[in-house]
Amino acid sequence: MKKALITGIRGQDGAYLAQLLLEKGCEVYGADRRSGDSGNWRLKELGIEKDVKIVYMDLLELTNIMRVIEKIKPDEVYNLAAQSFVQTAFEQPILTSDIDAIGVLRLLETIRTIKPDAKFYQASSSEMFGRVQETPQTEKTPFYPRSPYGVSKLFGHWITVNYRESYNMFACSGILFNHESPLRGLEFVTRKITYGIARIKYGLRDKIVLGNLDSKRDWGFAKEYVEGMWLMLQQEGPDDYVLATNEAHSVKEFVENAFKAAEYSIAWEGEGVNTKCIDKKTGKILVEISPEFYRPAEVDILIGDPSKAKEKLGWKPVTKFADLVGIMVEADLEKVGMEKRTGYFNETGGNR
Ligand code: NAP
Ligand code: F7E
Repeated sequence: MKKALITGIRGQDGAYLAQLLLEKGCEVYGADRRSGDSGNWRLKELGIEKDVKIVYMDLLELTNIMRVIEKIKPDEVYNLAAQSFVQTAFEQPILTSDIDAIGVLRLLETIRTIKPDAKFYQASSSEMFGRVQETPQTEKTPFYPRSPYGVSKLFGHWITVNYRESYNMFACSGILFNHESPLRGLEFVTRKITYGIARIKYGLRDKIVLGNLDSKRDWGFAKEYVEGMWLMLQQEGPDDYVLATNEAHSVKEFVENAFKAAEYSIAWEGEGVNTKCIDKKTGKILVEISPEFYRPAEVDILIGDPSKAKEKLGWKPVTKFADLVGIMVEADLEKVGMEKRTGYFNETGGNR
């Protein structure tokens, strides 16, 4: 039985990847940085909480990483742990770099020393393209990160390439564009919108306050993207791959699609920070803008070309943008409906 270790088991991708690896017959170890046993709402929601073996590991602590790798001796390591919120990276740039950049090196160096034949997946990001140098972005597009998060992920990417080339390690970097789901954290814009709409619908909130509506992202469905991660480690040799849908949509389009899925008819008024989204039926303001949610440097548009992954891995995205929005709205309506009925805000709403 293959042993797989997933860092970031508490996150969106950690949960979907654990589910997939269990289906593939792996013994799945999930690394959680917490020492308390507060459960994991995402694993619970997927019904696999009892099937994943939890180990405690923080990417900031080298000796901790060494003990875990020594104990498990994994065949595959998926490094999904990160301070993954771009906005927070501007507030906590040093911590973000320690986790997202040096944390990758701590893990790679440990694997090289203790279990050099373990296959390694690094969760790289389209944020490394930042101020894009060509469109669509491929594995060969030059990088230009626009946040401490993007810069840190770029270090993680290159150190993964470097360990592959220097020590012949099976180390892959997956350059993944935004991928979302009902398991997405509430701080990210997609889930902030779908959860916010569900709360408006159930009368638990009046409106949603957002930042830049014009930025565009290439949004796919997370459950499909973890399949790409797994495929990368099943190839004959290690390589880097872009996973994306090759379609970009604005935050504003996301809002429009989400309200439509929740059966609202909306209209826009004003411009820039004065933009408002109005409920045509009641005249009430549903969305307002606050500069609080603008970033010091924005990534205006990302659009990825997954041709290499299609050709070499046989991977392709299936869920279309409007369907993804629909899946997320429906899931949040169900969760908030439950919350309203029981009066209990359970963790499936998010853990922050
Ligand atoms: P996520 O939901 O934020 O999960 C990341 C997990 O990392 C969190 O559960 C967090 O634990 C854990 N973590 C943070 N700091 C840690 C530390 N010092 N040591 C150990 N664990 C730590 O992120 P995701 O959306 O699943 O993304 C998975 C990975 O892919 C991340 O590396 C992200 O940067 C990258 N990525 C994501 C996307 C996307 O669109 N989702 C796209 C490209 C790349 P706590 O729960 O305890 O905070
Ligand atoms: O922002 C704009 C915001 O925080 C998307 C992470 O998984 O994907 C994610 O990073 C866009 C940005 O994701 C709000 O300015 C407007 O342009 O959902 P997000 P992200 O920054 O793209 C990449 C690939 C990763 O690797 C990251 O780990 O939406 N936006 N108004 C807003 N964003 C947020 N969060 N909140 C708002 O109110």
